[in-house]
Amino acid sequence: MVYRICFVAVLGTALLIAEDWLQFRGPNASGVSMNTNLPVEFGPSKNVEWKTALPPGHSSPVLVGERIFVTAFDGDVLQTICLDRKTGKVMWRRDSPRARQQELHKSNSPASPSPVSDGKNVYVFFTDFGLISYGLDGNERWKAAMGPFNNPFGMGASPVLVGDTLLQACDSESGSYFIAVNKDTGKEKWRVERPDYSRGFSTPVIYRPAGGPVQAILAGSYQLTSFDVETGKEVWWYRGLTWQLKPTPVLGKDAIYVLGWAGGADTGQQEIIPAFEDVLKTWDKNGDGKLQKAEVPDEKITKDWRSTDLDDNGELGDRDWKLYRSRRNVQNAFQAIKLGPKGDVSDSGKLWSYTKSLPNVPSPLLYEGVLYLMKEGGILTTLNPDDGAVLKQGRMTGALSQYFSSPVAADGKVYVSSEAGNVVVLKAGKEWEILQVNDMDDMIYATPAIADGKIYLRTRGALYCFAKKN
Ligand SMILES: [Ca+2]
Ligand SMILES: [Ca+2]
Repeated sequence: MVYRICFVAVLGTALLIAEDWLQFRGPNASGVSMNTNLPVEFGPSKNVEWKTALPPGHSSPVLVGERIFVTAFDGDVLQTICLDRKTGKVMWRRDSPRARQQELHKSNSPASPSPVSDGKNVYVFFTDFGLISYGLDGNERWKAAMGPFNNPFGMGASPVLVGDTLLQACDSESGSYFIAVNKDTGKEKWRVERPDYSRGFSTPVIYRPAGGPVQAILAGSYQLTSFDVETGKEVWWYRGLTWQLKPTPVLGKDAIYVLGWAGGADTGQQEIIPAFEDVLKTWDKNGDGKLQKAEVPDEKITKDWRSTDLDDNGELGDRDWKLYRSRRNVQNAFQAIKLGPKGDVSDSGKLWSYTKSLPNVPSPLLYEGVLYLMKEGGILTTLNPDDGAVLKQGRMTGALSQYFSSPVAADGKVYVSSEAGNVVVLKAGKEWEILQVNDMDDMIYATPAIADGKIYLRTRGALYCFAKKN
């Protein structure tokens, strides 16, 4: 009997130690951890628990029990790598064939989407292959070839899990879809075609309304849509997003906060573009009902042809033009959309919007009643989630570079990581202040993971585990 009590006590401790961070940005992609006692000062030779060299990839580490998972690429091979959480030692690597080498934006990577786990298995998605599931010990459970994807920037959305369902958003210039597969078989549960969406990079967030179906909210070009996870049916939607959604929204208690920025869609730049049939009347010289590049006198279009000829067939058709009109008519914004709706809430759903100093890639953060926006160049803005009022705006002095990694928070602190390799530690709050600028001496694209009083940070060449040394 005594033995049994001791055993339970030990098990309890073990469970506390093995706190997980199971997907991109941790719990529901929020970037928020309840952890305490995190280090403020760290770097290649400060507060390092361990460091392990890794092949390149921008995916974030996910923490599952005693293991860590990341994806990477090494030439023609896409890799899933499992590390020991205590020591950083590589436990196994699994190669999968790189079926193709798709176009990428220079800031993207063939291994950008982060793995996801339910604690029993791990799931990865590669632009150049599709979905694969492994057991924690590295046995391949199933794989589902997908693509190729017509996305000139490459893919960015990470897979997410809800119950038995694995979700993957695949928005690109043409052939966009959102897919749900059974997590144990890889078999399709449902698939929603999204012809009205172009390139997108946002990871879905899970919404569990009281008394309603569990939903996956997906931010895509021009529209935020909430899907019933079981059926794929659209439960509600909100028109009025910009055309390239890179950040992942964050959920608050009564609202979802959605950020979108794209070139040419800043405040005051919206234009009303004529309908296709009217443009054809003057521009379609050969009368074939399409616009060849030579027929288009507008340099705005010909200069950025790939963003308008979405299906990449060398001419502009009806769909290309329809989405071009949408693109020229939208405004970049950070918006608060009311939760709990049904149907079309385009006119009624917006609580507030903010249109200045908007980040391009980093996702917004909601932490202890304050919203954070981390913009390229090193400008941080905090906002009041209730009304969108700016609380404070300032520069990341000592870390004025590009930002691709998303901010994360714990222990009363916010951590932001610049491309040039600085991790700025902020005292959280509406009157945030810089506590420390750490220099990793390597570039950073991945979003860190936080658990057990430790920070797991991936740089271009390595995965670090940092912890306070007593
Ligand atoms: Ca023509
Ligand atoms: Ca076309």
